Amino acid sequence: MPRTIVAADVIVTSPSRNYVTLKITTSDGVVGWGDATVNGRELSVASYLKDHLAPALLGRDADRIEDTWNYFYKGAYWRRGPITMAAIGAIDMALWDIKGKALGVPVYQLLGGAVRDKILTYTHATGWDLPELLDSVDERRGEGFRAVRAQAGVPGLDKVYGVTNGTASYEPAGRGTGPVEEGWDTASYLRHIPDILAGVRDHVGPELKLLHDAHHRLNPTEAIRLAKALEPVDLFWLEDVIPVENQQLLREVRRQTSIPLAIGEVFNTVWDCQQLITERSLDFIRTAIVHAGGISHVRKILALAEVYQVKGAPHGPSDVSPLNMSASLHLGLATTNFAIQEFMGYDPLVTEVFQSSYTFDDGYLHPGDEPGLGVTFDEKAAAQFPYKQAYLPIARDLDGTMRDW
Ligand code: GCO
Ligand code: MG
Repeated sequence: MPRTIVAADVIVTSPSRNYVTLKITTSDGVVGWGDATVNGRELSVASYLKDHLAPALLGRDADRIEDTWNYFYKGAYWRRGPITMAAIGAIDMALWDIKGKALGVPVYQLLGGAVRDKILTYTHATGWDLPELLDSVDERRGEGFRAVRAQAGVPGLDKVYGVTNGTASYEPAGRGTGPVEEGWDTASYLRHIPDILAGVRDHVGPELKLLHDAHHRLNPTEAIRLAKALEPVDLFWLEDVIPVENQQLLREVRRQTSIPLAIGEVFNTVWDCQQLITERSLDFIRTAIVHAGGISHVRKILALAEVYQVKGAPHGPSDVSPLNMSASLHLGLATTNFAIQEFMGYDPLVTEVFQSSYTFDDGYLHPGDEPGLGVTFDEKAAAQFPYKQAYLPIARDLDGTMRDW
């Protein structure tokens, strides 16, 4: 008897920030959960799922994960893009969760079993100036992290990507009726950041893995200058140096520096990654499970990457839910070319709604051995936190011109 899908419900909740969660229920009473969050565009994915995909899910065989993926991908004339792919990603995650629960095994076992004992993770350190940043890095080291992304303020600006003013933890999206405006000054950033990162390296010594995110702000010439200036710092990677709508531009940056390059957190399909991987213009591919169609599709991206000695290093900010985090860890445990998982951590309210079985120990994560993805979604707790409008910031140059955020 096939296990058919009898309900597909979408829940939007805001325990400190917005999350979109898909709940799929089967005829034999198995419940699977998937993350469908797209930061700042939450209600669009919720509607796409509720209004268009959920009705077509009813009556389908829950065990046919790959076929269901293709049904929604190939079966949609208007395909790709973050909203569509996050909706398919949530369905895919929920179906893997169901299969694991129905068979009584963690998802990583279904993916071929563990290829490593634990997954290296990196977190964020942020400080307006070097002393503040060093305090933040030390705090992260104190928590056990072995890899830290370091972001600092830029002289002449008062709000910058990745940096908090004061002690609050960094959260990119701001609640409110419109985006916060940040400033940007490439010349000041390029003058300042090499010394800051060199200061961090001096302070921590050679062991700690250091990362930095340029968040799509540079052109290829500026990116090469930055990379060359940062070579003595021995970065684990330099992330998103340029916007990559025009992917061939990254090729030149890759050729001019030995710093590993990471990119792709905004990509949604293997076709977005194909050129960069096959030209080997990058070292780490960053697609998140939810934003690139779920476990089934990111597995294919990583399989292509493996052929070109590119490693997986998925996006893991607070704006993907613990369900995505768990899915990423299951895939990571079972994938040889999976290098590291970003783990920004969550507000305590988030962990009231999403109770996860993954564990953090000494700088490494493990998905745990609960059947399925190992995350319980508490619907009652979620109901206490209704959706609140929120936006990612925008950035403008000193003269007011819009720039990539
Ligand atoms: C990262 C990212 C995030 C994104 C955010 C957008 O490397 O973690 O760049 O900080 O900006 O997740 O929603
Ligand atoms: Mg990033």
